[in-house]
Amino acid sequence: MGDFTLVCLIPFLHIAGTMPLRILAAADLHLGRVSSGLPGDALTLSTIAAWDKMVEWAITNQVDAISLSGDVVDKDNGYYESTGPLQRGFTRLGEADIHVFLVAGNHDYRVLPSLIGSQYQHVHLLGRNGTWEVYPFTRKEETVQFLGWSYPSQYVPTSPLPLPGTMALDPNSPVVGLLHGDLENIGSYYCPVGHNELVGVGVGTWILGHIHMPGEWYLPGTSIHYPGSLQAMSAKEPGAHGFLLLTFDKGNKTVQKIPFSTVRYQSLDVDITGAERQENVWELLTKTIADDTRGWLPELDGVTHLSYDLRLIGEHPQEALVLKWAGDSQREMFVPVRPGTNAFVRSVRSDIGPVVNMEELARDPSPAGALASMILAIREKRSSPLLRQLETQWVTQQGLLRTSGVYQPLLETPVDNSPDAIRKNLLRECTRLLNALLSQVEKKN
Ligand SMILES: [Mn+2]
Repeated sequence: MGDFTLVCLIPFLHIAGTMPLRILAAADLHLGRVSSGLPGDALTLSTIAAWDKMVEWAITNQVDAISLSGDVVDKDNGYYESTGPLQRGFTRLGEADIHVFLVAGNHDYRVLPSLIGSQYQHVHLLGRNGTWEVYPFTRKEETVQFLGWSYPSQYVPTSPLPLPGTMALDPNSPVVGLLHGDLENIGSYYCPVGHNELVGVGVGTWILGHIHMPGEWYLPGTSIHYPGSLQAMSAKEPGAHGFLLLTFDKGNKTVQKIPFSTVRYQSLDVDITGAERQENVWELLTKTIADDTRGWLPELDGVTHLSYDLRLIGEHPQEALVLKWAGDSQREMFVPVRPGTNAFVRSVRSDIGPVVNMEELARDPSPAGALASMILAIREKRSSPLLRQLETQWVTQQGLLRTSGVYQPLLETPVDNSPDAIRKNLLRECTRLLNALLSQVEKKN
């Protein structure tokens, strides 16, 4: 009889032993904010609605824990309206036996400790007062050690690493490090840390907050992740937004991205060359948007609002008129992308060039000729001595702006200094200058 019981138990033990431990990892909820620049029902586009929906997802999908890497509550909008929803969510998660591990960031360093206090057994605010804290969490025969550090004040100009020598991490079970920090941004007031500081300290997985764009780095023995803001909140946060699902299963770790935001911001170039009437321009806008979305339709699950910032390019003799025609789409155009998802135009700007023979103009030894040859070089992805000089100056000037102490507290989002972004900016400035020059010449004539 004893043997029989044992035999019956073996399959269950086996199942229990292979059940992975699953963690929903999110950051930068900024409860209290609403995705900006969008038409329609603001309530479905709020970060509080995203939090409610995420709690629901965690319960339905039976995760074991949720981690939040700071800026859960928004400093400017969140204190009053988010207290209720946050506590309601914590209570529901507690009833489902889901634990919450979180650290405070620059927005909620003050409000989180008082909001959480000690009333919840299952909610763990780690690293109060700027000290490192570890919490071993065991489920389904798996143990994960949550490590965290919380902002003690609004500005943190120095790195909180290395970990203190007294920090006792068990090398036999994985460590998930939670930190609200500014990766590779020396001089930042928001907890600057380097990749090298996060490697080789016994933490296999870092889940960072603060940067709203998702990002990940796989380094020897360590992976570093920014889940990014749960809900895309402005056009400065383009692309898919959501959370990560971490799975720990007998020494194996997987990290999966789950798109979750109801809003997605995109930017797009539309070539209007040859468009003669408003209908032509609108047809081009609709078609370019539809073509653009085709590549990532599967990522649009749950996205209700697809917001586009359009840049008109190409050549046209009547730039102002075309810009006005396209601009009308901001209020009136909705492009149905798939059931439940509509695209619309949030903004339109113009880099339309004049109708000139660029090749011919580029040979002209005048300022207009120099601009034309630069525009050609950028369009054809070539380089030139003048272009290289301007690219270097662009980076230097941006750097001066960023390191100037006066601007520091304002610069929370990093400037895009990729070669592509620099060239886009230079193309815009060159085209604008050339347009101005050529219109002066026309007036003189
Ligand atoms: Mn932050």
